[in-house]
Amino acid sequence: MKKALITGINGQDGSYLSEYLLSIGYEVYGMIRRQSVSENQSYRIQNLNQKIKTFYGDITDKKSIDNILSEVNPNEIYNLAAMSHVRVSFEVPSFTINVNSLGVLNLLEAYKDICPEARFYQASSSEMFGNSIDSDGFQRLTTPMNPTSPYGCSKVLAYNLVNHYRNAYDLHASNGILFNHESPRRGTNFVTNKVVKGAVEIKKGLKKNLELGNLDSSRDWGHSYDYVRAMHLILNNKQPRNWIVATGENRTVRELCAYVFDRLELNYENYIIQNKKFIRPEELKYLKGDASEIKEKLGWQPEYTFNTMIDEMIDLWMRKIS
Ligand code: NAP
Ligand code: F7E
Repeated sequence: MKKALITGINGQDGSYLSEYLLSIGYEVYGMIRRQSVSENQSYRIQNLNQKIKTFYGDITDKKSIDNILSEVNPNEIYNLAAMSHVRVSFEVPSFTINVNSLGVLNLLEAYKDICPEARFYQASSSEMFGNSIDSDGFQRLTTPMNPTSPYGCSKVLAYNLVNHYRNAYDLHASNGILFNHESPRRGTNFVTNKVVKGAVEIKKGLKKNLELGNLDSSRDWGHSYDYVRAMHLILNNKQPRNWIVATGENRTVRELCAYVFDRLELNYENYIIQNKKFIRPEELKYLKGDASEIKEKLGWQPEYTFNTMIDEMIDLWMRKIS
């Protein structure tokens, strides 16, 4: 039985990845941070509590990583832990770099020294490209990285550290550069789930309008369930290397709003208010990823479309909010 250790196990992707790895016969271990309200840290994984084993730890605390790696001796390490909110990263830039870059350095050091035979996955991000776009309108592995946020900068450093440790110490360490991916488990301060929840509240008469920031930026939105399957394929490829995971389609935030409100038989133009609070000091305007390599070489295919994903989110909020 293979053993997987997931940092960020109680996050959106960590919960889907745990379910997927359990379903294909893995033993699953995870690192969680202590939170003052313990219910908050486990609501996404509470149905898995009997099946997974979790340890308190923090990727900024090297000692905690050493202890967990020594105890578990994993075959696969998935580093999903991060301060993952781009706008918030402008407010806590040092914290973001500390967790998302130095935390990864801590993990790589511990991995190299304690279990170098394991395979390592780093949750890299399309936010690393910033506003670089190839002439055909896509981002790919060769697109220059010009990040436009502390979050993007932190992920570029982590990405380079993973490449360096792979080359210098002959480790099976890979970066998955994942474009935006969502689900009903997405935090409600990310735009997809914020729009869906807000529109359902308006539909049910609980709210009069929804405040958003930039409606003109475009994102390539896939489903977390599909993207965690890509993470597993990446680690199970013989050669460690970097990959792009994306749908290859993008939409503006305005188009997202139009789709969601339309499904609820509402006109978004009557309800959306722009609030400067949600505009970022520098905006990343356009993301669309070229995932042809992972499709051709590893056979990855998403099961969800944009519409089926958003419909699933709408159905959940319609049931949840009375
Ligand atoms: P998420 O829901 O915000 O989950 C992040 C997880 O990291 C949470 O479990 C969080 O724990 C944990 N964490 C934060 N700081 C930590 C620390 N210092 N030590 C240990 N754990 C820590 O994010 P996600 O959407 O699942 O994304 C997973 C990873 O993929 C992240 O690294 C993110 O940056 C990256 N990524 C995401 C996307 C996307 O669109 N979702 C795209 C590209 C890359 P708490 O609950 O205690 O905060
Ligand atoms: O914003 C615009 C906002 O916060 C998407 C993270 O998972 O994906 C995610 O980062 C777009 C941006 O995601 C609001 O300006 C408008 O253009 O949902 P988001 P993100 O910043 O793209 C990348 C790939 C990651 O790696 C990150 O971890 O929507 N937008 N109005 C808004 N965004 C938010 N959050 N709230 C608004 O009110």
